[in-house]
Amino acid sequence: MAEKRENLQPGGVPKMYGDVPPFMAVPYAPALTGLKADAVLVGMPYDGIATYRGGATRRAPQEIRKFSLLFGGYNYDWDMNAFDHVRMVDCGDVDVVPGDTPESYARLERRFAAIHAAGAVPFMLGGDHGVTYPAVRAVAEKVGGPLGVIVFDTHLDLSEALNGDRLTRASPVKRICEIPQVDSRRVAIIGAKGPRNLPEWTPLARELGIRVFPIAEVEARGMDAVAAEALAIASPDGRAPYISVDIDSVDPAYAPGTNSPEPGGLTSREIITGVRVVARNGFCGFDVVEVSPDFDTRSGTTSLLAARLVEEALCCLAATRAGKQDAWRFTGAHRR
Ligand SMILES: [Mn+2]
Repeated sequence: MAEKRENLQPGGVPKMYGDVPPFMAVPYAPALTGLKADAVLVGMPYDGIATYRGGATRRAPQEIRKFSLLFGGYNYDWDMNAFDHVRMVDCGDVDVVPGDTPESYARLERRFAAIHAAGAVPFMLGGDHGVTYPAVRAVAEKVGGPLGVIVFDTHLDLSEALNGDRLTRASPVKRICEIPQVDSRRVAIIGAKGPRNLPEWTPLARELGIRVFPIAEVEARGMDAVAAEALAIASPDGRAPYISVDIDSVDPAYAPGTNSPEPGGLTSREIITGVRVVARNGFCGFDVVEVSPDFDTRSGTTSLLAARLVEEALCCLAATRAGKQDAWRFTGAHRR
């Protein structure tokens, strides 16, 4: 890597949670100045307060990058090399200040502004789900309203505050609905379930006009139909939505490495389909959050899935430019 790396500790040792290797070995471009890119990957290694067990999501960007090295640009399902159509760079991690959420979020927003200045779509690796709020805020500032947001999540994340803190992983959807450019009737949550939701969240979601697709609806109608409706709700006029994947929407059998695992969740195939459908027309930002490598399997099951979801979103972006939208679908014809 030719560029001088930022975020160095004394002695030239990189942080434990940062920066190398780049996602899918794309070029590492920390400065972003004068850069032209279609997609920029950024890590946001920030944990707020733990709400069940030590989150350790700060190591997620590093681990997801590591497992992304299993993938090449060519994806058989699409019969396409995404990098033939989309130039992606990895700008490393935001230089977060552990314990200082407002400052860390402000640094994220500045990095997003630089990504937008490069004319690129941001792809973010969290971090806990709190980091989606500053990400959406930065994007909203750039693209304007009305902005729609699609979230895959077990939890509605609608707390006003947690122990007085308004910026934790329990509040991102509430904060996002307060962003002036966001229309809460264009917010959809897919895969909500279970006894770790708070009772006050249910009526609040209704009051805000959020369309929640509970897991039973996903099971009854299928992810394909549900994700298509979520996209229609978030983007009735074709305006690109923001997409956030909380990995705890996926069943612990497929994604054990997360702060608040919940049985009865999505399969890997369902979340891949969900991402492909909601991202099919493009998007103004994409993130995967709540991966906790310290609770993952030794095979990196959860980080690997997170990397795959980013790769699939990248394929969606590439497909809109390559004339290959929905090329992953089985059409009944044998591929030759
Ligand atoms: Mn969440």
